[in-house]
Amino acid sequence: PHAATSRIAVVTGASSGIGAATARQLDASGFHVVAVARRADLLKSLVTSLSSATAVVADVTSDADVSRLSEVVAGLDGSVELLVNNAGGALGADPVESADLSDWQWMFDVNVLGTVRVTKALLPLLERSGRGTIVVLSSTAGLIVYEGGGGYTAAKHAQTAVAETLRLELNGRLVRVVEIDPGMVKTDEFAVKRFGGDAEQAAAVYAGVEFPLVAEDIADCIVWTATRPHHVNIDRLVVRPLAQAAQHKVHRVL
Ligand code: 8X3
Repeated sequence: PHAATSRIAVVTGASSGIGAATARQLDASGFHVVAVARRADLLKSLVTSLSSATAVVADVTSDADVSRLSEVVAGLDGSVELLVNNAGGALGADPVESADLSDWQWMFDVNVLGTVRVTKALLPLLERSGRGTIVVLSSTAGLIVYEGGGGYTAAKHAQTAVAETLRLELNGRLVRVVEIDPGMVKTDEFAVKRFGGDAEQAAAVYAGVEFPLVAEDIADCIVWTATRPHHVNIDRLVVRPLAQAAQHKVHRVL
């Protein structure tokens, strides 16, 4: 699984959920996938299941890890055409008045600064390919706020602002910026992690929803945006399940 092919795609947060599904679909589409995550065991089993992939164990909140990532990517044989900034997540659902600042700090570090750090590190390689694409996995939480979502919505709004700023600044250069804003996606870990491992609270998020989106649905969107002709820039895709007409308008069969 380590033979490099010519088109290289880097996916952060690749050990699970949308990241893992995206790595699989990019692999199937012929990319050499550089799968990035903190958890070595999950990353290793993903990469061995792919036809052409490289695992890099790295934390997007670490300068040292990300500079090592860019060295590994620069050393691969091929052109670096795609970066999927997928690493991210939510912690907690407390109102602002009782915000846990360490949760907020983590959400800003991974969603916002993680995206900036990895983007900065790989931008020269993406530009050198002559047809770079940077995908930013934000959220509908980056477009609208909701009670109890303060830390997450603030971080996702900031991440969205970074994506839009970057698109302005890269105008005239051969790197496009795509923002993906999913609504309710049921993955193995998102809600469980948000609620500190409380499976019951996590399950309540999706209770009675026929049917939430799954990781493969979003991976499909990412691969679609990244495989349009390079002059086609999908600025933003807002993707919700049929049962979710808006953030608070969720049809549940209970
Ligand atoms: C996840 C969407 O509705 O939980 O990014 O904020 S939501």
